Amino acid sequence: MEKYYITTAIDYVNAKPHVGHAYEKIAADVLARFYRLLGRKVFFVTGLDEHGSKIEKAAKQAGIEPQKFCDQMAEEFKSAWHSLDISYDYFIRTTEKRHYKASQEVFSRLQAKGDIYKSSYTGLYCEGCEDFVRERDLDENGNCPAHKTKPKEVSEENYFFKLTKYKADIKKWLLDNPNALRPESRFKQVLNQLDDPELGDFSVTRSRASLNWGVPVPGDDNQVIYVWLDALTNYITAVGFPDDTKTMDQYWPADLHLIGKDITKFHAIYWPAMLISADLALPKQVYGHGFITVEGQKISKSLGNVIDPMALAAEYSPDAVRFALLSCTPFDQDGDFSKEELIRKVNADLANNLGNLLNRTLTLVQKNCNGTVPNVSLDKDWTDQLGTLRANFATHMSRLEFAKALEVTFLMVDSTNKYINDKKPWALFKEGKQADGEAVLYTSLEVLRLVTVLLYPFIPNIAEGIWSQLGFEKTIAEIIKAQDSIGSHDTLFDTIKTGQLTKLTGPVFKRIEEPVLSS
Ligand code: ME8
Ligand code: MG
Repeated sequence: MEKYYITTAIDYVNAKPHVGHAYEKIAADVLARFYRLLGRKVFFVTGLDEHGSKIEKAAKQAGIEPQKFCDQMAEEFKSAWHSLDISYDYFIRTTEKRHYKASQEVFSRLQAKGDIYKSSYTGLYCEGCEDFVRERDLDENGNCPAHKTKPKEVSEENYFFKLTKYKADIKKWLLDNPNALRPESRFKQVLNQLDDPELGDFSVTRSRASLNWGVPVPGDDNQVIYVWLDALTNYITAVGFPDDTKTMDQYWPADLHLIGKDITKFHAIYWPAMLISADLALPKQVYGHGFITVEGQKISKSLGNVIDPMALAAEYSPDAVRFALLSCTPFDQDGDFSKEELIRKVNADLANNLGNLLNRTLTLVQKNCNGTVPNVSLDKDWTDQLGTLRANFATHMSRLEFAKALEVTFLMVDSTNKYINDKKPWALFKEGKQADGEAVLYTSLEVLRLVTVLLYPFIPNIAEGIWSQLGFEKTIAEIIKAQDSIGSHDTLFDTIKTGQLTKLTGPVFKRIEEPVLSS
């Protein structure tokens, strides 16, 4: 069975998750579920980045030990992801013992290669970025443009990694494998960064005097490993590095590192350079997605517009949140999220378009076919249309074009509703044209069957509801699980069976009532 190893960025634990974090985890979950549908052996990892200065500081402000602080926050993140049905296979935390070992092993390998040297350094450090920033990149107030905070001047002796030694290799890797970094805009940006002579060696440690909360540098008690070296290593810790070589061989290299655009440099330059130095294979793809804004504003604590994803899921259901977030904007671009738009979108597509097709089809099947799937074979035109839908959907998914994958699916739902309007099966039955009426209903059932499977990654609960009303005895999740042992992909994509007893049990998704706006 072909594997699919997918990772997300590991979130900093200094603050609770917001919809921007949820957006990325949902996207990764959609891909994980999609590749499970296709029969691949998926390993989906998400988790937390628990070291570094801002976490040390947040713990101090909360008046608790960093470890205890991280333990509490880890529960917050896990509950948020559970409330959104994020089906991760492993939740990694960088404070795990084995992760200390993995980070130290990476450091030692770079050292053994001769790629680490000690040097003193003076620079401006932004805690938000956990990175050094250049004076000329600051805004007019001298603040980091991303975090709106003043970077600290830092002067210390650190260990450095010889990034410059690998810049040409990284460039060649990207040019030879344009798919290794997507979307296109991020690819171009990174090639420009690689051509910038100022992109030089970077510090891979911090002195204990400035940061205590981190992984100790092997053989030097006065230094801790830089949080980005530590954090990036999570991707191999999760698959057993360095001790469990069997798991490592099975899953590494990762098929996809899904991350936000702001941390592309770390994933497409620093991480591959470290991997080459450590004699490890490079990831197949890094994808830097766009950012979610809330009602036109950047999400930030100070603006007070941080939407708690768990509260959102409780209010509107996990499927509504998942669906609204992934359809609100092309994944490679920034896009805006609002509750009004969520309500509009899920009412239009899920309650009206899809809900209507299911309801009218099953009502007619109940009335005219004793509730069972009629004995008809799909005509060539519809067979082709469904084949095209499945192929287009897969292409969009392979390019992480979630909004487009949803769009082509809902166009099919829409055109099937129109087809029913045109054919008027209720009239056909009335006129005694039983076979013609059955052909229309069978077509609609087949559309519903395929559309439900395709939508399952996005809206798993609604999809299971439709699936059961279509009369399937095993749930989609159960069928995927059974596939695991037989290694077959196709059960879910078989046509719906004649004689299968459908069960109309009411709407799978209720319209959300629009809030009355008080002015
Ligand atoms: O960067 N919209 O953690 P983080 C979309 N620990 N995505 C967003 C977003 C928004 N408004 N805000 C943040 C870190 N993200 C590091 C990662 S990986 C080895 C270490 C995304 O908590 C962001 O781009 O600041 C990143 O991919 C993820 O959320 C975690 O951000
Ligand atoms: Mg960030």
